[in-house]
Amino acid sequence: MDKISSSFFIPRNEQGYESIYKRIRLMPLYSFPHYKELKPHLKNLVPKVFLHIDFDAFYAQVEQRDNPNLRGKPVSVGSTTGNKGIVMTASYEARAFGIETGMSQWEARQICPQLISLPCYGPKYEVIMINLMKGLREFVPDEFIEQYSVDEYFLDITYFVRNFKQAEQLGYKVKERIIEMENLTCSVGVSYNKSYAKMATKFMKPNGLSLVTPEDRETKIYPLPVKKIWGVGTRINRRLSIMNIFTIGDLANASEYVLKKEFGINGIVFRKLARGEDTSGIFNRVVHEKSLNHGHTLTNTIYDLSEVKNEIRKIAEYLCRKLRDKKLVAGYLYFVLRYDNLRYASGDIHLDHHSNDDRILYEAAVDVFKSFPQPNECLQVRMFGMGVFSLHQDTKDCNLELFKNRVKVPFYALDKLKQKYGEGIIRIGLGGG
Ligand code: TTP
Ligand code: CA
Repeated sequence: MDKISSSFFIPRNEQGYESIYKRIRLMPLYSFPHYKELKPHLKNLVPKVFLHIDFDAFYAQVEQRDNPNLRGKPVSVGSTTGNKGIVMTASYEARAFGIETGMSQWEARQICPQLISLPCYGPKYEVIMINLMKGLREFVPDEFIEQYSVDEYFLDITYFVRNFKQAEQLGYKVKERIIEMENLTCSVGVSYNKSYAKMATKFMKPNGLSLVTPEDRETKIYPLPVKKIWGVGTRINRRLSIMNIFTIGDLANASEYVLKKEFGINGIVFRKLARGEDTSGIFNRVVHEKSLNHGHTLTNTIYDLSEVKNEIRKIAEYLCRKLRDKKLVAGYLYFVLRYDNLRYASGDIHLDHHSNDDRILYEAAVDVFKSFPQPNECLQVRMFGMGVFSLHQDTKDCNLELFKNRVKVPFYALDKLKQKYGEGIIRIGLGGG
């Protein structure tokens, strides 16, 4: 899979390699602590504690984990097609040579001829994140977790710790659990607001943990360059330097009036972020849900077709139930398998209609599966993952009319039964056995 996965990158046609690829999720709007959310009058009444988790050299670390020959070596992940290829990320060994994200492969090879350039394998990284969500839910419930980007999470741990000491301990436990689950290291930032937690993560990279308490503000945050503030890009940074604002401390102490005049409402937001007055919480995924994922790894590998289909069916049923639980329908499905030889196969499919019908999703996933190398005794399957996207509100209580030629199934009513009497109470035939 020697191509840049479109779900990870947005190509841009501007000059200079730094701007060729812009991160899709640099600053999701919903995550930006909007002025309205800052609720200044509440800020002292509701002290909060957040963990920010960020994997170290994510794609490169995954490749090093999966191939021991790559460990301790300069490795980059990106597009490897000719000289125009771009470095998406580089292992810390490669960074020591000066290799950075956004550099062309050609330039990277000039400064480090022994660099091992690998292609990006999007599905593999996505599956890790699917699994990881499960691990994080062991610490806090779903509504306290925000996946901020491909390898970053915020956890609101306010109600699960009594003080910063405990918050730090929880951070270490999360790190340990991630190593146990995925054998990957991450860095963690702990603070009383999301912006500071995100900055703290960078203090001790790789594999570190840093804490910023309100007392640390002046010593740990204020000396940092102002571009570390969420949303301050090159252009705003330039305008701030003209105003003699270079550090976060300068911004925090600048006049609100002047900032508002220069940047409008954003000026006030930047100043509040600098001062640690970001009161935004965890982005509520129930309202803005973009996708739902589910995956599982088997204890014993399988290759029998009916067994494989049975596993696909289980995931489809589970996801459909989740969709119905949130009164959503999906328009697009993504399916991934991992074989016992650690190779992956993945594909996606648009559904004919938006749906949360177990049968529709199951059949769509089986269609995708048919395009994969089929399992056999020498190619057994270990892991299954499925994601649904293009989510819309389900306006019908029961999606019967869409499937005129099908037996009508009152899925919503069945879900209630299952909730009451357990999963095994009833199972509908999905066909295609
Ligand atoms: P980052 O978290 O920015 O970087 P990283 O995890 O590689 O390194 P760090 O230790 O500094 O956190 O990005 C996470 C992954 O996202 C990265 O491995 C590759 C990918 N990525 C993009 O797809 N586009 C980009 O522009 C960047 C910077 C990263
Ligand atoms: Ca990272």
